[in-house]
Amino acid sequence: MRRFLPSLILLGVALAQPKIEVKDAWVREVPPNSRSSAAYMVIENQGNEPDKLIGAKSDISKVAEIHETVGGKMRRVKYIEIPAGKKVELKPGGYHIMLIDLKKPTKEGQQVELVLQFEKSGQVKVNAPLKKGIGKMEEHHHH
Ligand SMILES: [Cu+2]
Repeated sequence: MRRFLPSLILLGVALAQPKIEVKDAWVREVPPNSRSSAAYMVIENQGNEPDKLIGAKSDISKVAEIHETVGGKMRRVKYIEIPAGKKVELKPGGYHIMLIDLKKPTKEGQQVELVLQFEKSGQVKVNAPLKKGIGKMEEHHHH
């Protein structure tokens, strides 16, 4: 089995495939009585094939849906296309992952475990810190 490995690796490099990197993920801290929150991040595809974000899960909510805000209104979308060699930003006022039916209160500084489901790349796990959101989105604090 072992001697087949190098050739398998070479084959993998030669094939067209997406390569997904998730950066700057965060989840919005919401008041204790809120039922939902949202997760944001930058999804980069460093590969040479497009991929699609088709689903998500979080450890703080019963449901996680892929949403898009258009004209101030949110709607659910089936997927977000991540083109080859491109970045797609999930941010307030645009794409986001809606965390519905929160199982516990959100507290700034805590980590949320997200599992992102991609069509070709499979599951990608991300730890996203809870942050006080919006209004001051441009202020990125690095801890
Ligand atoms: Cu939403």
